[in-house]
Amino acid sequence: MNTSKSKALYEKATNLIPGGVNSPVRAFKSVGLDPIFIERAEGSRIYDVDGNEYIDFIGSWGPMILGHANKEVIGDITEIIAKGTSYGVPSPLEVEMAELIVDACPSVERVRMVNSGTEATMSALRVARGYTGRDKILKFEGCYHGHADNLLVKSGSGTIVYGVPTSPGVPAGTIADTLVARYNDLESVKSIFAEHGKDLAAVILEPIAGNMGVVVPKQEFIQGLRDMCTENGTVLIIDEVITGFRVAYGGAQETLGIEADMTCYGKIIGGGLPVGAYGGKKEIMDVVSPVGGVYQAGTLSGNPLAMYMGIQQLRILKSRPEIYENMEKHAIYLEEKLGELIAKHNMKAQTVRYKGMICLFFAEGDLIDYDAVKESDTEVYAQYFKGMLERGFLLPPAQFEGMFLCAAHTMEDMDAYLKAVDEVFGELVK
Ligand code: KE4
Repeated sequence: MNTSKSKALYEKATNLIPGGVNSPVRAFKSVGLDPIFIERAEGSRIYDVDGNEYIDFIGSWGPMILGHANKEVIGDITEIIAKGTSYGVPSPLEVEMAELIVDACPSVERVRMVNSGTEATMSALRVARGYTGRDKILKFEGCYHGHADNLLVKSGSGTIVYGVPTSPGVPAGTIADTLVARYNDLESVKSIFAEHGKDLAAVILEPIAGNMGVVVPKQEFIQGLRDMCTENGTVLIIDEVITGFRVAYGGAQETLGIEADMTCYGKIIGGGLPVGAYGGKKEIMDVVSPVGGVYQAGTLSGNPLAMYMGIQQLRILKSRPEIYENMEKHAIYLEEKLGELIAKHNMKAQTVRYKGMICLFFAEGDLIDYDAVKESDTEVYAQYFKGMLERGFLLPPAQFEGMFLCAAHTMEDMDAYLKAVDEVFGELVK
C-alpha cells in the first residue's frame, strides 16, 4: 500500500516535533512501523493522506464513541464559533455540561471542567490531599492516569509498595508518597492499608483497566477497595477517563455498582475536543478554590466549543441506550468469533471483554493484572497490527490498549475485520 505522503510528512515532522508526534503512542513504535498521517475521518472510516481507507478501531483512544464527524454531534458548531471561542468568564454551556455529568453519576455532586484527563486526575489527587490533610496516594501497577509526575510510577523491583519513576525527569521526592499495589490483589492493598491507612489521602484506579489492554476487576477487589477507603477516611478516586459514558451512560460505577468519592473524566465528554473533568461529593469538592483553598485553574477550562460538542455527544448517548446495547453486541460477537479463529489457527491468544470494551491479547493465562498481561507476545501483536493495517483496519498500535468500538461500526465491519483476522492469523509466525 502506498504511504509515500505519510512518510514525507513523518520525515518533516520528526524535525519539528519530538518523534514526529504530539503523543508517543501515535508514533507506532510499539508495532515497529512509521505512523500514517490522517487526512479525514467519517463514521467508522478513517483516511490517510495517501488515500488509504481504514475501518477505525482507535476512535481517537475513546472520544469518538459516536463515530467520526457525526453530524448530530457537530450540530450548530459554526454558530457556536461565530459567538466567540473563549471568554474567560463563565458561560451557560459550562452549566449544562456540569448538569449532565452530575445527573449521569450519583457520586458526583460537584464537578470542575479541565482540559485533559491528566489535568483531571492530577487535580483530583490534589483535592483528595487537601481534603484529608494526608500525603500518600495509592495507584495500581499497569493503570495509567495521565502524565502527572506523581503518577508516573511503577512498582519498585520486588517491593510492590514503594514505586520508582517510569520516566526520567520525575524527582524521587515527587513520588515518595506514591504507593503501588497489584490490580485485583486485595491482599496487596490490605497490607498497604495496614501500614499506611491513616496516611493515605487517596486510592486511584481504573475501574476497568483499559491501559493494560482490557483487564476486568474482580468484584471483591473493587468492593474491598471501597470498604477499606471508607474505613480509613481515604478518598476513592475512580478514573473514568476511558470508561465514563463508554461502558454505560453511568460509566463503570453504574455497571460495577460501586460509588466513588471522586471521579475523573475525559475523552467522550468533549466529543473530540480537548476536555477533562473531576468531581465528587460536595463535602470534598468544597475544598476547591474559590470555595476552599485547594488551587486549580485553567484558561480554557469549560471552553464553549468543547462544552458544546461534549453536550451534543452526551445528549445522544443519554437518549439512545441502544447505542450501548449494539456496541456490547458487537463486542460479544467479536469475542465469540475471535475465539473460533484462535482455535482454528492454534494461536496463543485470547480476548478479554467488558461490555463494549474488548482486547485481543497474544497471551495465555488468567489476565487479571499487569504481571500477567506483560507476558503478551508484543512481536506477534506487531505482525497482527501490520497485517490488519495492510488490509484496511486501523487498530491501536500497542498491545496494551483495547479496541475502541463506536456507534458507527456495523456488523459488516465486524465481519470484514474477522475475515482479515482469519487471513492474518494464517500468516503469523507464531
Ligand atoms: P489525557 O491527558 O490523555 O486526556 O488523559 C490521560 C488518561 C487518564 N486516565 C486514563 C484511564 C487514560 O486512559 C488516559 C489517557 N489514555 C491514553 C490511551 N490509553 C491516551 C492516548 C495517548 O496517550 O495518546
